[in-house]
Amino acid sequence: MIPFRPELSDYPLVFSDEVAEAIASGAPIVALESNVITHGLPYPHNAATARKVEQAVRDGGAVPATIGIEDGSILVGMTDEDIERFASTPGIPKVSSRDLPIVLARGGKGATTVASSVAIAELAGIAFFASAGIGGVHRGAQTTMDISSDLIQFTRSKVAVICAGAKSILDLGLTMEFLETHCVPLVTYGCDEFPAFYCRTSGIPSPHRIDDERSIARAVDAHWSLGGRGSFLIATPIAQQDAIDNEEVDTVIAHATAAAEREGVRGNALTKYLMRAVDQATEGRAALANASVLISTAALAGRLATAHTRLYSEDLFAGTDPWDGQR
Ligand code: PSU
Ligand code: MN
Repeated sequence: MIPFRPELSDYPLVFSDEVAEAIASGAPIVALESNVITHGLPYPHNAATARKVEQAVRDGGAVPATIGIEDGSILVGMTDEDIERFASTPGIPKVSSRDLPIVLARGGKGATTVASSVAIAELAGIAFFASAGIGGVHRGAQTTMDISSDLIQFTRSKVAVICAGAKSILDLGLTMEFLETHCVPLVTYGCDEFPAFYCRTSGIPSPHRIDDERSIARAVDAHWSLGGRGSFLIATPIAQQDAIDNEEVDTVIAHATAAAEREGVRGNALTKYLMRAVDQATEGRAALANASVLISTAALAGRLATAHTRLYSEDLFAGTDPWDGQR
């Protein structure tokens, strides 16, 4: 492990050699969460999928940086052995943004959600992050107030987040309203509607569709150049052949939501409970769909991070670099 960026030495960041080298050379990097490894899929499918996700980022021209917590440190970039250890160790707790300082102080392992991974990516200077599905406003949030910390973190961290939309276990309409109210830019890639994770459509129109990587990279850059403080969301739909029928998903989720209510499942246990219930009801097709979107969002993120890095070497700042000749 190479200790990198001494100005960040207050943060217990431990970079993998590969990620440290990528940061030093300005190579494109895509951060990835570990909660999907520990809580999303069963072993050994989780380890195999995590490796395919890393490969998809590489195929897009970028370096993957899977994030997790271990022994009071934040891992930024996991080796194959790290991934195997996280995937096969039972009981690693889910760590969202607010849990992060406590788990770090206490020691032990932690699996980072979208929210905490995005916060860490920003600390590490990584501009792109990929995850299959973001958290959002839960159904019934009008009374439960269950709104994922993922959304709040998007208002705080300057990271571009690539996802396949959000699952219809959530209230997608309210999730979109939240993002609009909080000025979080959102574009869709390859679809006219906000995608719904297992399904290519949700009935909710996309505010902006852009189908080429370079234009999206420019929009991301413009957001931050204009002083935007938060994240930039890019949503792309599941591949047609892996998608599940909308009606089937709606029925299954309605049953799962009712069961969760009866059993009193709430708080940070709800998302995993609902995902498992949907997997069981679809006899594993949902888990396959989950793996499919993890890989496809990582592939797009790799290409976008690469396109973003290229902006700086191409025309955007050509001849206008204020540091020209001073470095
Ligand atoms: N949505 C998914 N798959 C997931 C999650 C959400 O489709 O694995 C996980 C992610 O780690 C996300 C977290 O950040 O759940 C959100 O949990 P909550 O709803 O408790 O904020
Ligand atoms: Mn919640």
